[in-house]
Amino acid sequence: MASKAPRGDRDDAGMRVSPPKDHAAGLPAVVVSMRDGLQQMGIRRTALTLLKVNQADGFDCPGCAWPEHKKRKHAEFCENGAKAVAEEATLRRVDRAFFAAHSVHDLDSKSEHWLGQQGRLTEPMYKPAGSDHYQPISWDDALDLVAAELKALPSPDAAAFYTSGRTSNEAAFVYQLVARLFGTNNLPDCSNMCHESSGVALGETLGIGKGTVSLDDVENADLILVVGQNPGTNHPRMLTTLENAKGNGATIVAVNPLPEAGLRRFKNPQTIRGVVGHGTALEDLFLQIRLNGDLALFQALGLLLLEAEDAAPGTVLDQPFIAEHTSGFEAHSAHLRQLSWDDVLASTGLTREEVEQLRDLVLASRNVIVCWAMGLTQHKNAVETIREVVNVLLLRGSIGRPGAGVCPVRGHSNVQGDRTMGIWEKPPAAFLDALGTEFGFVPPRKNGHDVVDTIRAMRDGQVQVFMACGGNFAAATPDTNATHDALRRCRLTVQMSTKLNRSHVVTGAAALILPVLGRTERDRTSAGDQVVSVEDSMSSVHTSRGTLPPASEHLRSEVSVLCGLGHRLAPGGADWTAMATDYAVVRGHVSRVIPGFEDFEERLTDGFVLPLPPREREWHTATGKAQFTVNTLEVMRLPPGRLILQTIRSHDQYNTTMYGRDDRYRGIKDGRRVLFVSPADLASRGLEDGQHVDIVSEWPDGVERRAARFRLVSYPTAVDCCAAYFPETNVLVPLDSTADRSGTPTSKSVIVRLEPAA
Ligand SMILES: Nc1nc2c(c(=O)[nH]1)N[C@H]1C(S)=C(S)[C@@H](COP(=O)(O)OP(=O)(O)OC[C@H]3O[C@@H](n4cnc5c(=O)[nH]c(N)nc54)[C@H](O)[C@@H]3O)O[C@H]1N2
Ligand SMILES: Nc1nc2c(c(=O)[nH]1)N[C@H]1C(S)=C(S)[C@@H](COP(=O)(O)OP(=O)(O)OC[C@H]3O[C@@H](n4cnc5c(=O)[nH]c(N)nc54)[C@H](O)[C@@H]3O)O[C@H]1N2
Ligand SMILES: [Mo]
Repeated sequence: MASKAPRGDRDDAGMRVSPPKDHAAGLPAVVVSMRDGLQQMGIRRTALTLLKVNQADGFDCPGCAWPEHKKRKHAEFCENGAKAVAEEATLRRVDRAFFAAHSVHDLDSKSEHWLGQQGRLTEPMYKPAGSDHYQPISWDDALDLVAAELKALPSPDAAAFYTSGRTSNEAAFVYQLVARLFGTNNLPDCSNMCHESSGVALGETLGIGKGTVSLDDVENADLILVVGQNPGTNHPRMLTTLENAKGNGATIVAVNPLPEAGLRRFKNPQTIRGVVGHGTALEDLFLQIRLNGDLALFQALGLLLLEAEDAAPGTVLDQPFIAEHTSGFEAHSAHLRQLSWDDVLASTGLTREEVEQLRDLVLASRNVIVCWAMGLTQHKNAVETIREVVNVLLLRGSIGRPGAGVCPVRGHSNVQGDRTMGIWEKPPAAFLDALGTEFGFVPPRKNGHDVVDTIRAMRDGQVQVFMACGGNFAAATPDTNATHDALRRCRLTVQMSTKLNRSHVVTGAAALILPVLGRTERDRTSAGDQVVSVEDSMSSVHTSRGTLPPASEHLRSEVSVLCGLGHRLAPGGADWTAMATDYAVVRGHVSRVIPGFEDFEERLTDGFVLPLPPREREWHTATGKAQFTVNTLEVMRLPPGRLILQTIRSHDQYNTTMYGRDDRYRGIKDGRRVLFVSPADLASRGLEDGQHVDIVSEWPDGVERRAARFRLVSYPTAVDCCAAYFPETNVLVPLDSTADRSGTPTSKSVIVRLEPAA
């Protein structure tokens, strides 16, 4: 299958490329936050809105899941948080005249950037089967239609209910209840493409698929490893935490194929020194690892620790901890002692001296924290890699004591909370039991489809109605052409959204757009102003309260839309009207179904941290202990001339939402179709910076996956590796290329060849 022509502003004629920056934030970041706000929101709204971000009486920043400090400063937001807010609080509107003027076909020729820039969706719209235009529809008719299509399905499993991680706890809880009362566990979510590998690995080894550290822990760690993560762009407020940690004496190591600006030097825009001074150099050691080399790195580090213990028994490993709290140590160490350094060096691209430098830093530190994001989770061996991170920490007893532990840094601001609320295609039996008891029904027990399985099921005609609470399924998922064909085979696709995106124009035969309130907006029902709750990356639950007037009088809240659907599907199944009117009623149900939420309503005002048993050194694993694991190292060997492609975010995007077309820290202006390749790899292939190539991925299924016309940029990335932005490159990620056991698409290791562009 040949790839389609690139869409919309594929013409990067005006692109300018300059050398990458060696620092993040500072004055430019402050200016950019204000400029984006001003352009989209106007002066008064900008001030009103930005002052409410991450404040106790304001809304949770939709930008990322990094926690807020208990003592919040006035401006607990960052440049990219401000862009996220401006994107939602924009004054631009997409109304019925817009849809009358643009056919769906016409809209599908536009870029993701163009679609998003049109503004907020304002009223429910319906595209009947056979029509190429959306037309207005009333809320009642829209929900009747969804319910009728669902009821007409041959089985409840012929529907799938997708969630993106911005959904509040309250909406998520109601959504999964609707799906399960209807009779299916088909609840795929963005987490399947994101931190699923972390959840699986941590669940197996520590008994809970969440991080174990608090902000205080990070600020008081001796050594922090930031592995496979670009916080300068994706979690800018984390840089402030790292700066504080540094001030307290921490050593910071970055492990990454790319030298990312934020970790090199950070000019904190919230301090005078940061705005006008040189800022803080954050990283002490940069290990420029080959893509997918982290399993080998952590195994080599583990082996070096075992050998150091051999040389000075009783001084390196935390033997009492290992004896009392872990299981599997013998098998693990026997396995590590077989490790081949040739494999380690081939896999990591590092030198033995570099790995020894890391060992020395570990030996010099009592409390170690490892932070990671998509650089670890989106590979075939992602679960094994994260289990190996845990192995190293267990050797040193660095879990369950202050200043130490695992820190998977979540992306979407409530992705962790959605999972806690039961958005999960593989729900635990205890959760289903409690849900069934609370609402008096028998929930379905069969596991449902994750994201990749949902695409397969739509392709095979087994899933015929697809509904999404937020997100942009058509663009965020792998294997774009295959996914689009699959979506088009559905009878009906339904999107609850705030902004126009690809998923509104790549649809089933019939399609609905249900426009909803965003985080920033006031949510008023007959019972008064409602608040929702979210859970951050460190399991802290707190409120989010919108303050702006809604973008249109026709918008409804996610909770109200979902209760409306639940009422139509299972009228006696729950107290739908009460829940839609007063979200405290939803929280009452949550408090009886989900452990840790007892007295939810009372404790919500101040916020609270959910129980994290590993912090108390309690292990809810199969053995009742923290589990050492044995992981097989497979070196990713490249056929001659090939490269490993990773697909990443620019500084001006939020997943599939494009704020702009620059990637300031990497030196890219006004363009997105760029491919970063090391000077050595360019030279050995006879290629040059500035030349255009097609990227062709190789996968043994005979399908040609091609992304056309990318400008080569000579860039200091690791050898054998290259990088380009998603979603433009999702066409290259084969649907069947997923991480073992977590099913996450391998978006950070796609084997590609380059061909001169036509
Ligand atoms: N502004 C902004 N903020 C965001 C988002 C956004 O799009 N924009 N997205 C949100 C979401 S949903 C998420 S999940 C997070 C994502 O946050 P990140 O994971 O930081 O996002 P990516 O751009 O995917 O960057 C992956 C990083 O891992 C490195 N890497 C890739 N492969 C490897 C590897 O094999 N080994 C190692 N050691 N490193 C590797 C890359 O070079 C890059 O630095 O950010 C969240 N926050
Ligand atoms: N190749 C490649 N692919 C990837 C990744 C990668 O690194 N590489 N990363 C993956 C990751 S980590 C993730 S999390 C997924 C992201 O996948 P998604 O979460 O599905 O995608 P987003 O782009 O975050 O969704 C943006 C849309 O959400 C809607 N929206 C925004 N706010 C709200 C709201 O408050 N309510 C509702 N109902 N809708 C709202 C808007 O319409 C907006 O267009 O992408 C994955 N895809
Ligand atoms: Mo994510």
